[in-house]
Amino acid sequence: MNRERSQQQFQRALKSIPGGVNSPARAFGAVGGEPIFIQRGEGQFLIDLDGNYFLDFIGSWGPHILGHRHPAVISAIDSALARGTSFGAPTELESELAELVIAAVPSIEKVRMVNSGTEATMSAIRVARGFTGRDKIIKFAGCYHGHVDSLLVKAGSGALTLGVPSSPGVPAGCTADTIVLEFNDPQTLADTFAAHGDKIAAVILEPVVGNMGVVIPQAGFLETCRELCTKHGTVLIFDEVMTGFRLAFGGAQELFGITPDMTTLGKIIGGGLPVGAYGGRADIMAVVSPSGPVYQAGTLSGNPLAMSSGIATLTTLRETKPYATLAAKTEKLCRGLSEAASAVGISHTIPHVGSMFTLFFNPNVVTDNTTAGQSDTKLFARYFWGMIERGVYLPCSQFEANFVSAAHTDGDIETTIAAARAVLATL
Ligand code: KE4
Repeated sequence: MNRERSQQQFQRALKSIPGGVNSPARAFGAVGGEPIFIQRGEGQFLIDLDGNYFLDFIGSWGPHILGHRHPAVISAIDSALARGTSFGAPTELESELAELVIAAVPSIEKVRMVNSGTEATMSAIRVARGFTGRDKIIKFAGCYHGHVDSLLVKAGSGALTLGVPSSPGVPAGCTADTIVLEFNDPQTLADTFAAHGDKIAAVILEPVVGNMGVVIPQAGFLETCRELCTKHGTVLIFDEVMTGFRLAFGGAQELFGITPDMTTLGKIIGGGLPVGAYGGRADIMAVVSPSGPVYQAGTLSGNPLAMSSGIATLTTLRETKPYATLAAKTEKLCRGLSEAASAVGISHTIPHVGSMFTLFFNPNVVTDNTTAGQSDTKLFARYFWGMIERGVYLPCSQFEANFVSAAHTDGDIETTIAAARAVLATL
């Protein structure tokens, strides 16, 4: 496969951008080789600078549940563009998107738009601390909540992939109040609450983890988080930046029937433009400036282009209800990938929920960061490049989620299974 123009552009980018990328998650560090530069996206496809077509299973790391350049989304952005890009003053579009989010996610009574998932989680933690007057927070190893200092501890996604789950540059003071536990370990969570309960402002977690690869909560774990937070007056924050509007229109909390106190969102609610959001109970959100004393602000928060993109995306999801079809396509794909791996004796597990899945090169069910770390990342790297050569673009890390979009056809699923069968047989 000719990738000359990508290689040229990567050498150019290295001269002016750290690592040649604006996010390390896309640096191909864990799989070796150089990142592929994209010319455009179309439906289920990415097309690179050399004209190579790829079936896209990252969808910009989650936003493109409808596929690239969905007509309704592009039309909405075009219309907004005709009126300007940003005003630094409120528009009705912000209320429209907020109302769509609140109607879809009953636990959210008030919501604030920001510009990224990181801003959303950073702000939610500050609000939880301001609301409770407490400092300590609990997160789980391998969960990734963006690159906010207090949560960049044993983080997943690119931090885990590149072996820096706890980054230099974060002063000890920023993480002194961050307690890191193992996901799916309710006993240790209960013991921690027994020891510190009245000092814990918030528990934050990905209700279905995407950033260790897909890790599914075991029976009772989310319920235990909910019960302990209720008992101790701790704010339960579901970080649904990835799972929100992905696993169901109401997110993982709809799927699992657990009601958090706050929710963070991103990705899909921007439809590919920069949007994050945090929201929750009205009494908690009442502390947010200017209605309350907890300060949070943003020049481009709620900007009309991103709002229009998000409104079109959520409206299309509400009207087309693609979730059952997405789950069926994903189930078929995962079954085919698993059969292909088994056929050549490759130990694997392939957890999947809705349209999120991960093929773990790991004989054991991945339940937490420790078991995720036992995966064969070298074998994954060879699988990744084999699939690239066959026109299938997967997340460039064993510790990421793959995403099926509404644009992927049954034929695409068959093509992907056939490609995997060929690649896995060579490993
Ligand atoms: P952003 O700041 O990247 O918009 O969102 C941070 C974030 C927060 N919470 C969850 C559950 C997330 O998955 C993310 C970001 N996800 C990664 C992919 N696993 C973004 C990819 C990247 O960093 O380039």
